[in-house]
Amino acid sequence: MSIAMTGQQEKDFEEKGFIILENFLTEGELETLLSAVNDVASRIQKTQGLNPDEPFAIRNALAHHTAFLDLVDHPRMLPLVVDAIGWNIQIRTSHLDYRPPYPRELKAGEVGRGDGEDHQKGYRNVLWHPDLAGDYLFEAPSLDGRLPFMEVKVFYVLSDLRESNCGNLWMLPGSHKRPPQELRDSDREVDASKAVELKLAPGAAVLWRTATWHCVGPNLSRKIRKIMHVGYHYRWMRPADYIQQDPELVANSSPIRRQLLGALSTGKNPLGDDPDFHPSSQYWIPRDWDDVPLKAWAEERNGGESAMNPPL
Ligand SMILES: O=C(O)CCC(=O)C(=O)O
Repeated sequence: MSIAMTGQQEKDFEEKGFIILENFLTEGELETLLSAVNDVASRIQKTQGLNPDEPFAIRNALAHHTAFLDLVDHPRMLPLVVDAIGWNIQIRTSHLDYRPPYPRELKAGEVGRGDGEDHQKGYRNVLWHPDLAGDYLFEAPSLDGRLPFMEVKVFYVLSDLRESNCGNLWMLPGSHKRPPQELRDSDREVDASKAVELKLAPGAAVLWRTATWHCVGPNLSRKIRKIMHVGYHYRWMRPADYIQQDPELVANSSPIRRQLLGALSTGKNPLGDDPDFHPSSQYWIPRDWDDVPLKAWAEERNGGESAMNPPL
């Protein structure tokens, strides 16, 4: 039983690989996030010696501002995330992309090709790809060449991406069901008539399977592209942006937030009660469900259902 997803959203998530939530953020939330982006941008420009018209991206963005941290367990998004991927999750990555308009003379590369003058100058022509595909990553243990379902991201649109070529995210609906090798075989050419350039207003959000093939178009507008992605994967995988979050940040967080920050909510030894003789990672098989408080949270909201068999 779903906590928050409608039947249509479940269908879209399964078939297309993403759900669009227009007007997701309230005006107040959007204002707070934009002011956080401006603060962080000033700091990054100063510390990294960047001009205001230079693009940058930061990972583990949640550690850079409380407004970003608050997205991790956003009260209206968390139920959708749990419906999409379940409760046994933590953050893999959180990233902010700040991409000013291209200088007038800069020539945009073709969408999704990962090359061109813009790419060379650091404006990143993000090529068509599913996340984490590769012969040493999720694809390696796949039996049929397709990616297992291991991750979702939430894309938060903070600047105006309603027009074409504002640094829009592109998606190829249904491509999460296809082997990434097909994309390599086509030399990253996708069927243009099936690809979708997401044209979204500030405040929209997209919950998406990161196995869906996606790319980012050029920013030929006069506005700075400001967006965030927050990625959630299973607790038994390793996060990409951090090994452990700052202990002080974890200690000052609620139990659910601690789980999402990749910690054990009880603060007990992650190798269990007898770490010297019977070490047993609590990220794999937890002995104390208080370490995974999102389980009880989800059960409370979905009528106590927990479609869970014991580990074999
Ligand atoms: O929207 C972006 O800037 C990057 C999207 C992307 O390629 C990703 O999240 O893997």
